Amino acid sequence: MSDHVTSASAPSESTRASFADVFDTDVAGRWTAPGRVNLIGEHTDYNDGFVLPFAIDRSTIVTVGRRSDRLLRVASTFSDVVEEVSLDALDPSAMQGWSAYVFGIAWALGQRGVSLSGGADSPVTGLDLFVESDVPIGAGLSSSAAIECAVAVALTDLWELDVTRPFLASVGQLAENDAVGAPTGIMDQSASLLGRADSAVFLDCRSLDAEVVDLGFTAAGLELLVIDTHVAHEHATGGYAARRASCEEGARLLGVSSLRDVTVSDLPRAEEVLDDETFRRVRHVVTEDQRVLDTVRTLRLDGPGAIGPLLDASHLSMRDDFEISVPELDLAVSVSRDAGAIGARMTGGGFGGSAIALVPRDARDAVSAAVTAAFAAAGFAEPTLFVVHAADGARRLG
Ligand code: GAF
Repeated sequence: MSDHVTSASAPSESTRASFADVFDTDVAGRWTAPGRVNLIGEHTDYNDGFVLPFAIDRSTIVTVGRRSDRLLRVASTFSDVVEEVSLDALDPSAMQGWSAYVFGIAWALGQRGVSLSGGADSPVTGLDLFVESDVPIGAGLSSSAAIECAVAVALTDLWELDVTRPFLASVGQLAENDAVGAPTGIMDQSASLLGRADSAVFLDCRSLDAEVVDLGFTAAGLELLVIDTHVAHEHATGGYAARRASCEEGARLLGVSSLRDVTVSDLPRAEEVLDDETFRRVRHVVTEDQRVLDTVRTLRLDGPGAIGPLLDASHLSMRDDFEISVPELDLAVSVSRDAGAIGARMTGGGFGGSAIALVPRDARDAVSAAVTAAFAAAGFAEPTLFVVHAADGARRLG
């Protein structure tokens, strides 16, 4: 592996020791949930459309101890502060910082009908939670969904909840929307909860029907390279919400409940009805939905070596129509392609974060070196490049 590529290291094995450093309860178990890469289908989830993400071999681990009172207490490797809240005083408007991802899940379970009232023989007790993660924060790889989903499966097991994974995804989305304050869709939590090794999750965000789609990268001699630009993105503010509002306005003007109901053949009429900017936002979503369907079909019929043009087209659509790319992402994509990637695009919500490049294994080092050199020449911060593999979704470790 070249100097430019770091390996996707396993989460630290020191979790128990770290938990014991902070808490004096006994460890009841450890749960893990992965981050995700979205292969294709960007800003389609909140338009009731299609997405094709996969869970990656970068994950959060939460170690949990059961308390005898009603407190949730959280600590982590990325903060010195131990935060706490009572299960009887969960208030999303008072949740701040990274602990909102944890407390928000408990609150959202209650909002979705789970009784948190506890009582003499109830398994719903207070908990001590210690969180660690090797999903890079702010890289567009859903470090937040990884925390939410690890906590969600831990609470499900410890509180003996009879709930499904799609239900937990909706709980995670509610926590992200109302406790964290980011108006995101349901893709990231679905990928983290439903992921399967070597496979992508083909999700219909209207019906929430999900299918596992074999990626076949290894057999085809391909690797998925992540290029973290280190341009920070923040979905709780700014451009993400503005794009979502444009989509909703486009749907309203076109007389449909969501852009899922607009097809590529409807676009000429849409262009007559909408102003130029709203039309381009709509065109991105409508063509991106079609690209997801085309990618699934291509993976199944022709294998991953044939999806490159769809990845490239997705990036151009995000750059030119949805306008959520940044120069660092555009450079990562164009240099990757020139150096041998068969397709490349930015991934995630945009305005920073990471690009992905699908590369023949023997071209990986050349692509990595070319991207690193191009960033230096452009005066950009040095990117971090690493290969990811499609991994299993959230689960109990022990
Ligand atoms: C972020 C959001 F969290 C997702 O719901 C999705 O909208 C994505 O941006 C863009 O496709 O990851």
